[in-house]
Amino acid sequence: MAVLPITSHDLQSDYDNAKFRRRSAFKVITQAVLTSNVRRNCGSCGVGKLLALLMIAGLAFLTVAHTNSGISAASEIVQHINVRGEENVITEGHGNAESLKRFWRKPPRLPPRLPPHGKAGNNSLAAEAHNQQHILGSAVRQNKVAEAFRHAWTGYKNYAMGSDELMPLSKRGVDGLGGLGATIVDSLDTAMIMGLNDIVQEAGYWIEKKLPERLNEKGQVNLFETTIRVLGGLLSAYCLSGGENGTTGGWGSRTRLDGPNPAIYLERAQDLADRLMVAFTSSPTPIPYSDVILRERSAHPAPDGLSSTSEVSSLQLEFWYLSKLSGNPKYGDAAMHVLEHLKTLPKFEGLVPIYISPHSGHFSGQNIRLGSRGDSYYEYLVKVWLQQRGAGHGGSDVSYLREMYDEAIKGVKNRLIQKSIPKGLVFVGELPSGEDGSFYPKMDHLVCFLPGTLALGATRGLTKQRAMEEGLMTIEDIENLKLAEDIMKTCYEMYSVTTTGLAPEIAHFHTQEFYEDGLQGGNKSSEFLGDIIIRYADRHNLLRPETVESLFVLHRITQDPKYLEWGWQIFQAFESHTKVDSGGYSSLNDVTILPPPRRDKMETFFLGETLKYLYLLFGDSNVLPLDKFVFNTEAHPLPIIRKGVENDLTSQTQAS
Ligand code: DMJ
Repeated sequence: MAVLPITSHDLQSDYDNAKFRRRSAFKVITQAVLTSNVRRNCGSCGVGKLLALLMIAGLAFLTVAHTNSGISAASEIVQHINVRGEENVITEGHGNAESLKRFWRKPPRLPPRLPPHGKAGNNSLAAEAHNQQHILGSAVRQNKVAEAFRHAWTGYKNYAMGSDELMPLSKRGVDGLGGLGATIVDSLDTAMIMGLNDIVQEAGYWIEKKLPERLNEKGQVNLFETTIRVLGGLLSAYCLSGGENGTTGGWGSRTRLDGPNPAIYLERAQDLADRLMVAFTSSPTPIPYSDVILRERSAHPAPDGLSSTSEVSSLQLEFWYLSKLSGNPKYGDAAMHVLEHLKTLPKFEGLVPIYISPHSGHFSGQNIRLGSRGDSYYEYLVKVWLQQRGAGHGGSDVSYLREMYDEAIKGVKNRLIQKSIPKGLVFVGELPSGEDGSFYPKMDHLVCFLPGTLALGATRGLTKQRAMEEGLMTIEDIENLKLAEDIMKTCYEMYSVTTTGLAPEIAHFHTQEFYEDGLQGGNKSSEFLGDIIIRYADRHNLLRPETVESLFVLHRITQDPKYLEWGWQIFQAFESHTKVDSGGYSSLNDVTILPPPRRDKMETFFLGETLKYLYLLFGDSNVLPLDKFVFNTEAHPLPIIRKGVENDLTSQTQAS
């Protein structure tokens, strides 16, 4: 791997000039004496004697300087305090004392340190005030998001407790995900992160008392949806409530968490996974069937016989972590076998079709995209690699996942990235007819997971600054981070271009080959109205998380404050247009008109992902640091396990 040399320009970054500051003559002499050969060669005279001589010379100088220039020591101290640690300048005087002073004068003062991007005032007090304001502003924003979460939960609790999802307009519940109380399990770790203990208790006790009978009695569930939302939610709740190491402090929690004993979450997770395992064991290939009947412990393929590529490749974080916790390798082995099998299949520049057959074990059809049915294949390649690369303890080598990821991203750059006209938004298109077919400029909102994944892959969850300092970023990583920022902007503009400030489910982009007139987002002040095309059928918004997920990751990694502002605007648009007075939030049928017609559904991922990522975006980066935790594709954080430090999460925090 080519590792870029770090140049002084890189290190200088935006504001840290401390290491380039010149030293005073006094410092030069004393440091030379204390650190160089002079000291070693002068063993007989001794450092003490030399320092005493220097002190006498210094005192003589101060006396002369004080008498002739009239600068009082007191005023010098005041001046020193006023500049708060910045280099000081002695007022000009006359005569011999002046020459002496010139000789001893400290170097000219460098510009004061600015906070990143020079956004604050022009001195350190102003910078500090700005920081305080920022911290305050972030706390206010986090509170608003937590209030929104409570509003969503209250609607669900009042009208749909125990159902999978809330229908907020008709004020009732619906079991769209097999009847395991999906909103409860999906929401629990968000409530933990927000420190909403009453909700933690309500959700926790439902899982303790009611989930077992649901697992015994309920029928058909989708393997992927149940794994990412329910299994992932239970495992994350186990970890965050201190199940692994008896403390909640390891991930940055500030509050004590109530609810059942964490062991309950693990028990439920294992019961569920034991039932889901049949999807792997009854398939004739390593590719699992898509549907499971929980009470019968039987599995079958989807009606068309196919599984989605993203679905079979987005189970590994959860099953592998369960193996670590339970000590039973069967879960991780079955899930990892899928990826080992996918490694052997032919691909097109690392890109894969969106369907796969559990009967043949081969991809089906030509359709290549990073939207629905393709998305989290690419996400899990890098996340599973991050999760397992340092695990040791007989764990197999997962470097093949990083290689598959790197190849796939090269394929994305070669074949799927284009710029819109006239304004040049960088977007990710599709190849509906595979490698020989033509490029189609359609981008699902789902693709907006990609900026976050690219950034994570580029720095391994560290801040960009630290990854650069540690020489971890290759030229490709730097390119990928830049691409992440470009696509992030496009995802943000998909919100900004509409009348409501909320993105449509799907956007098309104006290119040389493609244009459809009269299908604009409606926000007359957006400069991208001509670039983004929104067809009537694509104008709905399901409260999806992908854009705010990537804003969270990019803000953690680049520390660019614009991502906070973009996230805040999106949150406010959700508040204005999707909040239902009687409780909960609703999806929308059309984001381009006011008031937007509503769709009677609050998806579980609004609580599990969207509000969680917004809350974390505005918060402290030591909470769930990205080099210590990996978020599954439903935003449930799971710890990255490293050899020898599995139970020592508390000792590690992300450097800012
Ligand atoms: C979630 O269930 C997951 O993020 C999944 O990977 C994609 N779709 C939804 C959210 O949009």
